[in-house]
Amino acid sequence: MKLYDAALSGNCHKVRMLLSMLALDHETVSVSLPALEQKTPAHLARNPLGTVPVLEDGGTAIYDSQAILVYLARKYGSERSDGPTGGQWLPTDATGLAKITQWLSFAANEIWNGPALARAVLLFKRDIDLAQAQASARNSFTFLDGWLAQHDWLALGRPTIADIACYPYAALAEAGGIPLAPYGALNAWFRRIEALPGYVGMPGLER
Ligand SMILES: N[C@@H](CCC(=O)N[C@@H](CS)C(=O)NCC(=O)O)C(=O)O
Repeated sequence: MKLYDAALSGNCHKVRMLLSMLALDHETVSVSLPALEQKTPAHLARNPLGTVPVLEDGGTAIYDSQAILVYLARKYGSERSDGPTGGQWLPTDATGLAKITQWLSFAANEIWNGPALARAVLLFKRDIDLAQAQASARNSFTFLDGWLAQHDWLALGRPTIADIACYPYAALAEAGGIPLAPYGALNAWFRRIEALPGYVGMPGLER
């Protein structure tokens, strides 16, 4: 397996985390975003959207971090609920799948458009409305903090790809000028994820 990766990307970090938690052998290929390597013909052949992460597995190339988490969990994740990381990462029943997908959408919408874009403005000088992204992040964190005050994990009462998908950009939010101290339950959830076997950090998340 080959992961086309950028070190500062939270989307890539989701994939790095699950590869590590599932102890999957892989090669990492660094793609320089400032040098626009993600827009080269070779990379566009893997991912016509010209972004990272991309996972190649045999003859298959998958892009989009949420899609890659689904692929890895279904293909390589344990189907048992007594595994070393607390169980299966992606269920097969309709309700369970829908509950996970709700959170994958939350990662791609609320988390991306809030804390991830606020960080992109401050770190990468993205031309986006910072105040709007920060306000949107605070709304999402108020909701998340309330949910996590009642639940240890985002879905199904155990760690799943829902947690992996939502974690990096939420935990990196202070780089977007969003203080995390007010959100006690959110911080406690970060610590639970960081205690999972196979957890790996990234720049800004050296725990
Ligand atoms: N929805 C996609 C978003 C991918 C994305 O925007 N990746 C960023 C890095 S975090 C990227 O490659 N940016 C470079 C560009 O858009 O040219 C995912 O979850 O993987």
